[in-house]
Amino acid sequence: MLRYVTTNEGKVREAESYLAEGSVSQLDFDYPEIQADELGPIAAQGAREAFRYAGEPVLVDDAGLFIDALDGFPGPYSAFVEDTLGIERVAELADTLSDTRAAFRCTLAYCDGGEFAASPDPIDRNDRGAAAAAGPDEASAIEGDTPPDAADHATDPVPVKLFEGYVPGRIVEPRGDGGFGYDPIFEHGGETFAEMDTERKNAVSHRGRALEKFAEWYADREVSA
Ligand code: ITT
Repeated sequence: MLRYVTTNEGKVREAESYLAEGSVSQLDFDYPEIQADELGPIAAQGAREAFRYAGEPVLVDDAGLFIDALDGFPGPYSAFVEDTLGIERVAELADTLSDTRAAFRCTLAYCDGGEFAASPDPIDRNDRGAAAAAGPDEASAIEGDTPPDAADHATDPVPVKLFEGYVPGRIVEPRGDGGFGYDPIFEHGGETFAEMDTERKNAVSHRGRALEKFAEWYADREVSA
């Protein structure tokens, strides 16, 4: 059974349409989030922690809102900003900017304790370092693309595979009562995500795009497992 690791039921609702009924269940596990500028390393480390905790295949979902004119803020700090400032204040702040463009990003990190063929995309950049540490076959697939922080992860070779999704939009005054989190202030194609039902949000959203990639890859992994 695949465990979808999140404390957020809104995410689980969205994920359910991509994964066969009965094949996934929520793991309400609040993994310790490392400090990082990008979602990938946070999700990857979370997946390793969650796998150690659950001992079953896990999928961690880390997402955030990136406002262009604020150099991507709040990005990886989106949960903290939602809890402290609140989404209305974020909308007010964006209203003072001449450019209100923003994007949602979602990174899914999968770990089942097994190996994956290293591939340039999607794979956790940190895992390229781990793959290099694991042996020459894996290392050959990474062709010197080892990140500066690879050494930190070389002792932690549990492979993690990443799947990323992105959706552009802009920040507006809150509208709509569906969805969760920043959905009421994120407009895409003339509607906020909170004005869309789950199916319509999934069709365009960061999470929908990442889940689509994951589901396709996972179907093959399940078959070959
Ligand atoms: P978990 O870490 O337990 O999964 P979380 O809600 O804290 O739950 P994230 O750290 O990924 O999840 O989310 C960062 C913030 O972005 C948080 O405030 C979410 O409410 C918000 N968020 C994530 N996905 C979103 C989406 O699809 N629509 C609106 N807001 C979203």
